Amino acid sequence: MSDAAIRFTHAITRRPGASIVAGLRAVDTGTPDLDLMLSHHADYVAALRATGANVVELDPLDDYPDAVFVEDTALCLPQGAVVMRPGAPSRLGEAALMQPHLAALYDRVVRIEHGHIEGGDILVTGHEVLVGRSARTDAAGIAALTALIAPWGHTVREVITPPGVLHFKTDCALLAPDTVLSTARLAASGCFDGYRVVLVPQAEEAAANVIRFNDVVVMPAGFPQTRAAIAAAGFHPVEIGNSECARLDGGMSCLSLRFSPAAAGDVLQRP
Ligand code: CIR
Repeated sequence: MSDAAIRFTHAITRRPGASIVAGLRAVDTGTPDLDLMLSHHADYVAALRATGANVVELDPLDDYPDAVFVEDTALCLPQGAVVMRPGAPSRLGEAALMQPHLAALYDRVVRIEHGHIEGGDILVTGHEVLVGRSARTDAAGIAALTALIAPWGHTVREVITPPGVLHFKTDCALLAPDTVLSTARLAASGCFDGYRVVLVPQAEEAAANVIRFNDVVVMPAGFPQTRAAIAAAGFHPVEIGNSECARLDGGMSCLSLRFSPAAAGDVLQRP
């Protein structure tokens, strides 16, 4: 089973800008504090860099209030990058703006041309790509992704994002190639049958969105039972403040694209 889904040489992040106060949210819990979000964001970037990764920090995009959530704009695989087609109309333009940054690091960048799909609905594990159908990701988008990455050797399995949940990965994360962290409500769907599942303790569902990044698991601060569950399962949690992104339904995975682009030449030898 491949480690490509947990070990990364690179990440891309984008600093939040003043327009973040207009970011999308399901429920209004108050205006995000930009200064506090910037401080959390700097801690997040530092945590990724501490693992040895090269983190490219992009400037804010004031025309796109949700642009800090870069994960939704692309799927980064070892063989190439796929530019997404976000289902939120206000976010559609963000994806095209990510393309040149991916092209600077990858030989192969392709684009979803039909339907809608956001990176937050995609979980790459050690042997497959799970995509949750959601309010943002539809059948046409999943079909387009399947067709683009099948020649790269990836199998897509469609699953369901629970009703009322923004993205599939709002409720789960990969901890190891064959191990996921999941809410009980998502695991109950059976989508992780065959995987080792670490359940998020009840009342801490907001902590399900973490990232395994090299030797650490970056998780939101303030969820002691989830932290303990991750540590008990043999992983190394690192806590980052997420109070302001949480007001916009964002979490640890949303804040970065994580990848190890194949070296030029290597890509040409792959199917
Ligand atoms: C949105 O609704 O699009 C943003 N406010 C939050 C996006 C979170 N992204 C993610 O879970 N990958």
